[in-house]
Amino acid sequence: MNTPKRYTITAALPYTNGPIHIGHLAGVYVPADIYSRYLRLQGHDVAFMCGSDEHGVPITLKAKKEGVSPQDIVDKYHAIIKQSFVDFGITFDNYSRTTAKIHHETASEFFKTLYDKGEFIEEVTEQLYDAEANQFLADRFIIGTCPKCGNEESYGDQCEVCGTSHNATDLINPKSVITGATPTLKKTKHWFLPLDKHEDFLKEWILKEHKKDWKPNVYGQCKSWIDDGLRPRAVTRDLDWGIPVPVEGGEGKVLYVWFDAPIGYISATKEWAEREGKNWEPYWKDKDTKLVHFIGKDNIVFHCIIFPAMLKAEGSFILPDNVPANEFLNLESNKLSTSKNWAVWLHEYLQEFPNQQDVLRYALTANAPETKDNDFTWKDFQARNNNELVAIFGNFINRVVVLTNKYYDGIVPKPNKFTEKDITTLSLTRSYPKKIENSIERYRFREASQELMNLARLGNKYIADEEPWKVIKEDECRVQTIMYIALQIAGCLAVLSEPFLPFTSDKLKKLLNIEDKSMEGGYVSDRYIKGITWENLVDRVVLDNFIIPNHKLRKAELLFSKIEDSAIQAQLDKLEATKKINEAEEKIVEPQKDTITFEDFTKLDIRVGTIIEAEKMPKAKKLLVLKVDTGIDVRTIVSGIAESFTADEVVGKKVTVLVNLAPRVLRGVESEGMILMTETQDGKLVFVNPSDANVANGLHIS
Ligand code: B3M
Ligand code: ZN
Repeated sequence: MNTPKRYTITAALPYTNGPIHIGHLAGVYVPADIYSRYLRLQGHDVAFMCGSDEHGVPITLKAKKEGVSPQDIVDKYHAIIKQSFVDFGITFDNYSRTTAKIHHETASEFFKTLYDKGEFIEEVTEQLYDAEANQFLADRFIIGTCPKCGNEESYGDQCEVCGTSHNATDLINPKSVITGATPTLKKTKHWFLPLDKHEDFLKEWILKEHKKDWKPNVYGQCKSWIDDGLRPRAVTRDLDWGIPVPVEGGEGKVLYVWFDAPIGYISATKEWAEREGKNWEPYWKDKDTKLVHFIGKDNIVFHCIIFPAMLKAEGSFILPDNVPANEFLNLESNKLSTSKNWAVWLHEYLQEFPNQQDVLRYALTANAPETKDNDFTWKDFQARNNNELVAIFGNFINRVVVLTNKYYDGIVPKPNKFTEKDITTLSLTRSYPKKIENSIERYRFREASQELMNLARLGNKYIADEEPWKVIKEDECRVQTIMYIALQIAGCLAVLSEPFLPFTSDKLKKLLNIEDKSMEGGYVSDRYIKGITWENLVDRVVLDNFIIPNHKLRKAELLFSKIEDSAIQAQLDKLEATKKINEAEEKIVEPQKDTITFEDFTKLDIRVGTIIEAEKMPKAKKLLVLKVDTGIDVRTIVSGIAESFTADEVVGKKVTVLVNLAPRVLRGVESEGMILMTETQDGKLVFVNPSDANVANGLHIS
């Protein structure tokens, strides 16, 4: 028997600036829910916590855009998001919100504790300021080029391309999101968390202790962050939406959203404990509690470096045991995007596929972006449903229930002599709880979902091979045994599918008449489903004590139904229409710039050149380092074309080069000139080039 343990499971708090889509579900909430449901079935004490992240610039921006107050925005989306979680069977023990009083109190208190302990540095520094809008530009109020990877649309606090978290003043070419203006610098006082002070502890704790058990993508990001050297990070902001800085000199300032948001996990636990008459503290302070954060990869540094440093500085909290972050999910080969409406919104999905939550849960789990970014396609979704859920799982259950009703009026038959195949099938069946458990314990939910399907496959094949519908004509005794064995598999599927397919599991338990509720009366004996856990399930199957003879099933009902091509086509058409709208918006041609004189033009020295060598700039997504024969010399040019071309592709290409551009150092390499490019509608770069290979290098373009 497993010793019951205490678990605190958290799922990233979604920003309440829009509804949630399949990317959120696949990356965070479905895996977190599978894990929590599984732990509960194992008999553990689980606190599964989440809530709405209602502070921060994304909310303020959305409010500005819609001409309403931030509170209006968070109220609206908190309700929509919360409902989506209920609809998809995400079993949070509490879904709170960071505008709740208890959260404001908890976060303020946390800040004050660190302040009193002298854990902050208080400093007046120059921060980016938009003089036109008359406000400081923090976080998402600012975009610019990421100093690490060259992404030109990095936010002030974080680059979504490379995942780096930085200070707004680190951005190259910063621009105000509010007015488009280039910001100026203005002095202001803030409190900084000196991450450098925690470097030794973080090195020891992550790089040594968790080298083996954290996912490579998570460990890798942490290592690169630590290797780059940790610096103090401002944890306050000059904004008016957020939790007021609760110390002297903090007037008009609020806590940085990433300071308060993770504390939201703690406040959610407190709120829940209060409601349930429990003590919240062991869930956060008892060293035997296992704390696990489910997040997407863009949240890694906050959960693995900054929040642990905060918890450590506070002193009385436990640290996460694991942070199984997922990579990103794309949709039909393109990045999911709220602003471009490139998404499958959960509330819309349910209108179009009513009661088919499990199909989406399954498709997203079977194709989860666990180790790399993955693509959601409607074709795959249809195939997962039609070829797996319908053809294997559903078909097997339907045969079992229909035939038991047909042959035995729904009463489980008594088995006769087992054949060798029966014994093997039963023993294989018994191996599944452990198999699925092994995958889940290692956070491999994809693999776990496939093991579940393999169990259904085993049942489906068993019944197809044994052909009870034929055997019934000559050997009724044999059919009793076949049906009995098939029913044991069906029973196991009912229990083991619960974390993955909770709605189906409920339906199936109902069909098999083993749901908890039926305990209250009727034919189900006390020994039945009551108290069934993951572990004793095996014991019961071993002891032939699960779906026992004489137990009566209910009438058959289909668990899944086929999804037709037309339904899939409708979804693809919808995306195609979105694409057209986006393209039309992008086609707005930039206005002509101010006229220049001929003299201005002649200042540009543009030549024909040939790329003779090319290599990728390490750790930079966009950059290639080129050697270009300009006819004058062979020189190095760093070009941001790596997302459109591989190094091999460009070697030998004739190109047009602006040769007298002042040299510039990019990631430590001096670039002497610029290759002229243009960008197509779909964002691909193409060379502005003299295509004739005979054109000599060094010729003027005029
Ligand atoms: N709201 C970021 C996001 O939604 C942020 C997560 C907070 S978790 C403490 O991607
Ligand atoms: Zn970056």
